[in-house]
Amino acid sequence: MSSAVSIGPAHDSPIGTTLERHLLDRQRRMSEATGDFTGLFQQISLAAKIIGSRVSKAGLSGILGLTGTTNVQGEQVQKLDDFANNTIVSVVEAGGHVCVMGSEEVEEPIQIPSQYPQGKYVLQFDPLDGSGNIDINASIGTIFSIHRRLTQDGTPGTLKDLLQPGGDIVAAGYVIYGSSNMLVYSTGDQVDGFTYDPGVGEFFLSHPKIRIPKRGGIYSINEGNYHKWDEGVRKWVDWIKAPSENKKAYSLRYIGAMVADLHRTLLRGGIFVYPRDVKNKQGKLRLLYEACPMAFLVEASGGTASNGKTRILTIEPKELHQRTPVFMGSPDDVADALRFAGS
Ligand code: FDP
Repeated sequence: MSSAVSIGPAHDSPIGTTLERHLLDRQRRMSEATGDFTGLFQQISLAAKIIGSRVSKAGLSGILGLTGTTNVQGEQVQKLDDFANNTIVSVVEAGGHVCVMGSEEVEEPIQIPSQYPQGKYVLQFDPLDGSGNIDINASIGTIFSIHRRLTQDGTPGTLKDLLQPGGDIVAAGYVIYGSSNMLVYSTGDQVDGFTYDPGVGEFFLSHPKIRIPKRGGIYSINEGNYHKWDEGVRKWVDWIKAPSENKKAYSLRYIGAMVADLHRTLLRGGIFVYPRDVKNKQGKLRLLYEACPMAFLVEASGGTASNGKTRILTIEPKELHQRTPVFMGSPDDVADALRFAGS
């Protein structure tokens, strides 16, 4: 899906560039494009609008709070997580563009019901990332990635289609539900951000060709876990917050929703880290639908994404809900962190 040609309108449009127009421009520049990818993306954008609308009314419509059930990660599922998951599945399954889906909220691969066509793409998503923020009106988000299927066309997709490395992602993105809602996506060549205009009901291009600064001034990590980290991570945090002759002390910002912390990191630079610790020996964040899509975006914007040892995008997944440590952000900041904490 990636192309050397930069995507965008040929000339300024008086109404701005909608996400739909951006996608259609891309499709027209690719001779082999069938419209499948554009169709799938339009469904994701529809799901994002529905989820965003419900998120903004969450307090009013009585869907805040816990459902009382637990998800496959052993966390309590909140009603909005269920809503977001069900919305994506029901919008996408009938569209004929995907053959299987993987979701943080569902233990097994999500099959496409037999009455619908089995498409050529594979969708993985975290329907509502940062769910700890739901009840306090802080930013949350949806993360997604798209791969081409590996199994035979026309047949139901399988786990094999889902267990693909991030390096084979065709497109990835996130939606942040914050002071405004934004959809940020990449097909590998550039990263573009679209802000939702609720009056019009459309996402408009607001942040074209996002480039992460080479170095930032912010580190983002749950420092309450300090005593649980490996020594290298502790030494790096001691170093980064201490002023020295060569550098100022970095500021700490941690919202506790990966989408929100990485959105800031993409725009402002700096580093976001969730390392392994004594409780989360493989890290906490999920490889396939959190770390890989975000690593794809960070790299496409000029940044670095590592698990401490290797590029996240080169990890061969073994399980659908696999976890990984993450060190992501401005290339110089990640290089510094890996000097201390890389293993
Ligand atoms: P949450 O559990 O609230 O859904 O996906 C996991 C995640 O949020 C990330 O979005 C976030 O960066 C991280 O966990 C926060 O974890 P801690 O509370 O352990 O810092």
